[in-house]
Amino acid sequence: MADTKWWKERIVYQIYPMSFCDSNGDGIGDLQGIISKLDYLKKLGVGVLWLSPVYPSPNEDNGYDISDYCGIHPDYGTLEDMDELLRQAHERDIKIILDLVINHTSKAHEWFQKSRQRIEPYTDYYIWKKGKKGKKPSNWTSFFGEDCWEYDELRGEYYLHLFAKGQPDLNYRCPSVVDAVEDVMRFWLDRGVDGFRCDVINILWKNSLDNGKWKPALTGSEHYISTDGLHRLLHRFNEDVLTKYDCYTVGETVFVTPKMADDLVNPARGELNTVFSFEHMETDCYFVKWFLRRFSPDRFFSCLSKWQTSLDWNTVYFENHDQPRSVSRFGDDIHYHDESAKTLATLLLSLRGTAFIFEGQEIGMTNFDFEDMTPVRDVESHNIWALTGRLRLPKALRWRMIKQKSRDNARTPMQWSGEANGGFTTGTPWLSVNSNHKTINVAAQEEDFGSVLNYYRRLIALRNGSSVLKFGSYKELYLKDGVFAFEREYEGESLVTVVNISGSVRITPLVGDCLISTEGRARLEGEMKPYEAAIIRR
Ligand code: ISL
Ligand code: CA
Repeated sequence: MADTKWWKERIVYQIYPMSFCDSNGDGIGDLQGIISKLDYLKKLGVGVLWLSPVYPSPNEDNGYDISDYCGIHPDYGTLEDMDELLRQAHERDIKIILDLVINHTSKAHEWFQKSRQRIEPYTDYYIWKKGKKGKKPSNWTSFFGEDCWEYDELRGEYYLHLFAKGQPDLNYRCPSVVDAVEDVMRFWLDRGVDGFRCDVINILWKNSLDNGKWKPALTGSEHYISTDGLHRLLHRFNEDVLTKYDCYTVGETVFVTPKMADDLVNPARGELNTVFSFEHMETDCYFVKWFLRRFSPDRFFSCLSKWQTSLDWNTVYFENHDQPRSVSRFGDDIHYHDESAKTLATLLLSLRGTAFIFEGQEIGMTNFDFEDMTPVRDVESHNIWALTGRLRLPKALRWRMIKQKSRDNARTPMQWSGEANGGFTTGTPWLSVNSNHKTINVAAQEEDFGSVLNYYRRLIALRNGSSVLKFGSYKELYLKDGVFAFEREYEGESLVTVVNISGSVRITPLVGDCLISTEGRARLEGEMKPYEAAIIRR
């Protein structure tokens, strides 16, 4: 029997609101811009939109530093615009999920401002600590390459921030924080939102604040990743709030192992529906993303295959607002741009699990074309640039790190047309548009049957109409030298996906008639092109 949960059937499309579509010429994407593209998204065939944060924020970390959980940033519009987006999306049978960022708030949040002044009930809303003889309370380091204690003059104590300085961590040992966060969830669910993407959800509960074992990055993390306290908290959110609605949750879970993931998504435990794992995104680095390592297709495939077999239901994604563009990273955006974009699409959309597409992926948007730090806006990139400068790394290496891994690679504005600023804005975009918008854009691809965009549309239609691709079991058939083949099977019907991302010609390990082929073949046999994929029936 098909498992009919809507979030297992639908494809999710992530919108980074700042960069999607600007309706009023101020250079910043907004809710009316999203509304104006709903027909485009419907035609693409996606069934859920995930919006990165749209709440009021000083934007130190582009909205992941929230100063009011129950409002809309004026740059994006108003609560009425959000209501209209929900109505218009639902009319088209598209669900909307919001980013729930509850590990930390912005410093500008009223809760933090009152906590600094020890005004009740906010005094213990954050993780405050006295220093040790004039030194920081512990040796922990942050996700953004700094230490993570900041002294607050007014309160006379340090506060913990696992991300930027402007993102103080909330204290979940304080019962009123739990209540306040549950109210935030209810606020949006009552307004009609269909679920949440839960930011760094597996680090909410800190077991202790003691010194951690020194690590090249994230010293201290053994004290807060997937703790028992976290499981209790998530179960409580689920019981108190989530089970009362037909909603979907996907947890962003850093450093998660298959075992940890299973503990978070196992339906019997009642915590989250799904999680994002990171292992396949770490196949081109050592330990942290900045220690560059040559991308190996086989390592990537093995990792995907491992997760496919270790969890009953995964999420699959190759891009988001924190990651470089997949066509530049796992494909070849110079010699085989369209071929590698389509091949990666075929892989993504035929694996088992809820699939996520990031805005622009469907036209094969590439990494940014910046030549130095001047146009870079991301707080993480600037921190790393400064840190590697202090470490006296050679400038060329520092720039190579940024160029390959900066989060701004994914954040350049959506390329709607070949016109000025890619049709994203009539004003000055908040982040420069890639100059390749002249050739890589929606309008041009719309006209061309063989484009990446039209390939995505056919592939999504195929998946939306196929129980095998949606629900079928997974079995690895072949994995070698950049070639990967696996079988999906459902109620006696079987489909096989074969992909070659080796960058060289390869003999296909399996032959059959194509349901879809990046090369437009009717039958797959003999040689495969350097970037080629097909879904076949044997
Ligand atoms: O991109 C990363 C740093 O290289 C990741 O480690 C990232 O920081 C981590 O996945 C958490 O990301 C989420 O929370 C951050 C925010 O900056 C990211 O944009 C968000 O996706 C803090 O809220
Ligand atoms: Ca705008």
